[in-house]
Amino acid sequence: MGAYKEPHGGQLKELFLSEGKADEEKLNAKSYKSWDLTPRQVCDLDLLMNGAFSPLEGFLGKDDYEGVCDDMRLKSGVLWPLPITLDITREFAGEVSEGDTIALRDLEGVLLATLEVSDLWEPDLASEAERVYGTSDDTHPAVDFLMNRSNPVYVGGRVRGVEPPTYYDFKLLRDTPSELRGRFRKLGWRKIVAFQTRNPLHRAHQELTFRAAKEADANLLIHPVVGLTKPGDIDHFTRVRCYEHILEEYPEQTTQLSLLNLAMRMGGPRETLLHAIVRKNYGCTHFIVGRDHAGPGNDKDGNPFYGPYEAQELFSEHEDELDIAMVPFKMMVYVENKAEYMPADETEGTDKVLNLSGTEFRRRLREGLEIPEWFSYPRIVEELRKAHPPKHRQGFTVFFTGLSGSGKSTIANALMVKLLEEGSRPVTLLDGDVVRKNLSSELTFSKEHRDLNIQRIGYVASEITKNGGIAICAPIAPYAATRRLVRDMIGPLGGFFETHVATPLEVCEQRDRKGLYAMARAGKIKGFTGIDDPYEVPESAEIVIDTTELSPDLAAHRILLTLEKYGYVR
Ligand code: PPS
Repeated sequence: MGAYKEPHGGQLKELFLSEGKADEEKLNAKSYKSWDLTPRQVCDLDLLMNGAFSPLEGFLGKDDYEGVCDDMRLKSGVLWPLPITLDITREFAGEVSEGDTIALRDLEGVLLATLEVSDLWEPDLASEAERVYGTSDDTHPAVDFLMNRSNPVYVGGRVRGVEPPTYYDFKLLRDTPSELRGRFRKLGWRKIVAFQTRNPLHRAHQELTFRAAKEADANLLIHPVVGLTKPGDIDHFTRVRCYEHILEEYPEQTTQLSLLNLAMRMGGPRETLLHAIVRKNYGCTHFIVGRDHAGPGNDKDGNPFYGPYEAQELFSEHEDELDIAMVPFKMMVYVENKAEYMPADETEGTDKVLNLSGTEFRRRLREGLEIPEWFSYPRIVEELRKAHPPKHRQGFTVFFTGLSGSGKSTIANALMVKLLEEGSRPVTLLDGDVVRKNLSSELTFSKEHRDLNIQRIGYVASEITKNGGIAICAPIAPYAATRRLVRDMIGPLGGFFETHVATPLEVCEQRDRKGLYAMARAGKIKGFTGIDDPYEVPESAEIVIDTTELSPDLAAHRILLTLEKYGYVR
């Protein structure tokens, strides 16, 4: 057997300074202007510095950027599919000039690298969206980023790496390209097929990756993205625990798992080429490309942004230049009568093919329904169930709104007691008066301060909801826009029940338990809700209660019934 030859001896461009030089640069950086990197920029910088983005030596300058946008080429002629750019604010751009060096720092202010500014320019972001992603529709996550969230100025230049960003999770699974190449060398692996993913893997994935590796006579690298993926994806903590379980389903010594700190753009065909280049840099020889690889989903008219095989076609066109082979992904299906997975195109007409769509799988998870053994492995389902508990174990918020004296606090208290009696989760009551004493003691009743008050309540309730508890909020919350904000904050994390206590002003005023209405009428309190400050009536509250007809006990009971109807209480 000849000497071991690296599958990909291609030179890596690691951008780290030597230890001594890095120490020097840390001292120099004290006099540089500092840019605090966003999480996405930290991912890009990480892969630039560790060589995963070889042959790039920094964030793209203007000429390279234009070439990449137009023809997927750097000005040297090298194929590069997506712009790796550093976007900064106009304010910061005003403080630096071409020829300066700037310090790049993480969220905590740690110096990760410095950048020699070669270019500073205002890109046409709409044109970038069109040229790179072929659309201006901002339902495309990358276009949404460019049009709605990117800073307006790009700064390009060489990067001098000082230290890699620190991650506290799954440290042993995070590798640089040279570390992974070293591992392959140690294992004596000569051919490696990489599998890119941003989703949990089930049995079909195990079958297809194992088959792909067998067909290429190669070993397998499961290489999931843990940087940024598509909004709404399952969190990477859950996914990595799932990957660790699935690893045990492969024959020993055949498969490795490593995590990739890539910030995905969901850029379809062009991103597929980037994925391939990165895997080549990590020492892989083959790369699995599926249907709609790195697909951004559907556009605003419900049509896919890219054709299902566009990514494979673009890869084929550039396969030689990419210097990594494509393994087209085969659609695997479960054939019940044969009790095995097979490629869909190898099944016979008489076969009974079972199928569970992603949507149906998520529905079953959500509702705590059975998931068949043929679809996934029990331990993976268990992990996913932990992350997606059925509704009766998810957190939720009941958000009361209504005039002063409408009965919010009394009903909220009754509801709290009933929920404590039910006992499924911890309950927190954020009553208007109590919040004003504790969280918001410095605030007045100006519009601005009321909004701030409600946002604080919303934030606390969102944390409680996220962590599986019950938050009952009972402020006046007179403004629709602020209530909307709270709904948007909490909705994605659990249940949200806006409950309008619609007791009419006359009744509230008649009760006037605190004597505040009398004072407001006498002009002794200014800006009192319902008297000389507006109450915007909710138009789409989940629950509406009028306490002129309903006792607090019955009102709380009605809310409980609604919670039961939606599955949050059993
Ligand atoms: S807001 O608008 O949601 O921030 O109001 P909130 O914090 O819920 O109000 C709490 C209690 O403050 C008393 N109060 C007033 N309410 C309305 N307008 C003015 N100007 C005002 N000044 C004091 C009022 O009693 C509110 O309590 P509830 O429980 O609603 O009666």
